[in-house]
Amino acid sequence: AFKEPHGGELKELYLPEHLADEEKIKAKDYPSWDLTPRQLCDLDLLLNGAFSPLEGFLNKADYESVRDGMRLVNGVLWPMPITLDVNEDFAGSVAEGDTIALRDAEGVLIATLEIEDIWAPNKEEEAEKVFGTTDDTHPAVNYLFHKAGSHYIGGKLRGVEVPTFYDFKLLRDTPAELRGKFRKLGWRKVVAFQTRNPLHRAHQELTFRAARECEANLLIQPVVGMTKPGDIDHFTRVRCYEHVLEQYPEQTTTLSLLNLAMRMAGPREAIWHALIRKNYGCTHFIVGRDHAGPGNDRDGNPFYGPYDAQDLFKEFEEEMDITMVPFKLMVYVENKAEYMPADETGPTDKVLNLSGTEFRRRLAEGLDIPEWFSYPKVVEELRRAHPPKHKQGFTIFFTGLSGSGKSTIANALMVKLLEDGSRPVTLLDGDVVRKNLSSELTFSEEHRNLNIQRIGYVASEITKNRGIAICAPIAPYAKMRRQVREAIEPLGGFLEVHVATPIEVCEERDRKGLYAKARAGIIKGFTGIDDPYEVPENAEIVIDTSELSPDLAAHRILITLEKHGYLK
Ligand code: PPS
Repeated sequence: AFKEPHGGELKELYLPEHLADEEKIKAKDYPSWDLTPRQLCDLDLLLNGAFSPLEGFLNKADYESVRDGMRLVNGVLWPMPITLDVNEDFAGSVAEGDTIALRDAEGVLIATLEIEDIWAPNKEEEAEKVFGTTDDTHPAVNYLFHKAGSHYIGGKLRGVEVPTFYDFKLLRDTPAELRGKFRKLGWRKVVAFQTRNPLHRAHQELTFRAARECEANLLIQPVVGMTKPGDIDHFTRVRCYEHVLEQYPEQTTTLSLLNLAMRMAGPREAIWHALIRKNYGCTHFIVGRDHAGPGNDRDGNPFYGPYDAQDLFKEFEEEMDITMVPFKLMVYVENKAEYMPADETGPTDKVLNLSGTEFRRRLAEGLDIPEWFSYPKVVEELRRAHPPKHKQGFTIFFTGLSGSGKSTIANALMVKLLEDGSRPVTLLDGDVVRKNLSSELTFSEEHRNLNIQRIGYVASEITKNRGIAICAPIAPYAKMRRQVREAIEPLGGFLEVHVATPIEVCEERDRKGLYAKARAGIIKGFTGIDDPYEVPENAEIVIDTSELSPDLAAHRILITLEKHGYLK
């Protein structure tokens, strides 16, 4: 027999077409809630039955029961509170018994929800009981405390329209579709592998062995909804998975993407993942070391023990009716030229190892990655998505007083970088920006900050797309400079150059005659005269143009860029 869904019945919550059309018309008068990306993931899987037996976002009684004891009020096992969080204003504008319209970011009506309960949850209690911590370095606790609205709305859903995803459409399946596929292929036993990382050879060996040992077929089901912040983007990962799929014997293995918003909740999450796979028709589920682990807490200790997930799974395995396949640590044995479970190697075997950290370092620095570790096509995809520093974009952010020499050095630097020719260069000089991006702005603190925010935004886009942005505003406020740095550093390089020419020198040069006007009171709020300049404390480079020519200054910056690896 094919696997029964959790709770006995696949709960697809979409209305039949004629009723959906009617609901769309009625919904014009319903209060409307714009779904967050995480809510849209949850809603997608609620509506397509992946979260069976749930019929909507949890009401208050089910929420408390799940939170406290991992069960719905009717006794069915369910480890994760699936809740619709809203802000106080919206919660106050609707009442129990109302129906609300749930819309995606484009305003498309996805579903309606009949409100059973509106309540303000105790977030500390939820964090403690569900995630075992109130430390907000845990991604789900962070979301709960800092992103989620103050109120929850619970109630049953009526699905109107399947959310649209434009990428990898052929690889997205509903539980019914995947069940249909298994039935068609005659796959009675299916072992599912959950992942949020690229697959390397060890994973391929492990999943292949797991399937062979269970005499089952294999479903690789990676998460493409929301994973741990900092993970490799799903576009890159899916291209990698497609390459790895070629390595499995034909007809044994399939790939399907899961639009899940992970919570990184370790043990509870493992149970949740397995129940979802059961709904997709799988009979076995691979659980590794530290499954869905969020890493370390504030004090550097792991949030969950490495085998907590497997232990909790064992406790509920019979009731869940899906078999756990514990993940074996696979190692490469050089003398045998093959992967083996670590516990099956002999004392004379030469075991090779490349840690995740070492792999990422080699990727970042463009160093060799051996073929025993990963497939060349996978490495190529990852290299394309994460080029070494000399191919990443970067921003050079000059800051300093008017007349300090920012523009002159910035120009010299631009020309030298154009001569080098490795990447396109954009110069966002103070005057140019004031003319083209910020023409309506004054020199008030608020407007100066807005000006820097705009420059930072443009520079971050250029950096992300692997070009070079040279910015040369005064940027007198440290807070704003820090914001720009924080926005750009995750996307590429960032070097702050403080052009620290003393004000006396700037004033004496007075190229534009502005200092004289400021002294005479014709210009008010002039930086350094009657307006503040907060001296940078952690600029990578400090240049005083009363001692260094623009040519040499630009040269110093180039050398620093080389030292940091951004230029060859
Ligand atoms: S800021 O503070 O970063 O937004 O300034 P920025 O966009 O770089 O613009 C600085 C140029 O504007 C001219 N200017 C003034 N500077 C400072 N204070 C006042 N009140 C002011 N009024 C006009 C001045 O020419 C600056 O150009 P640079 O190239 O820095 O000399």
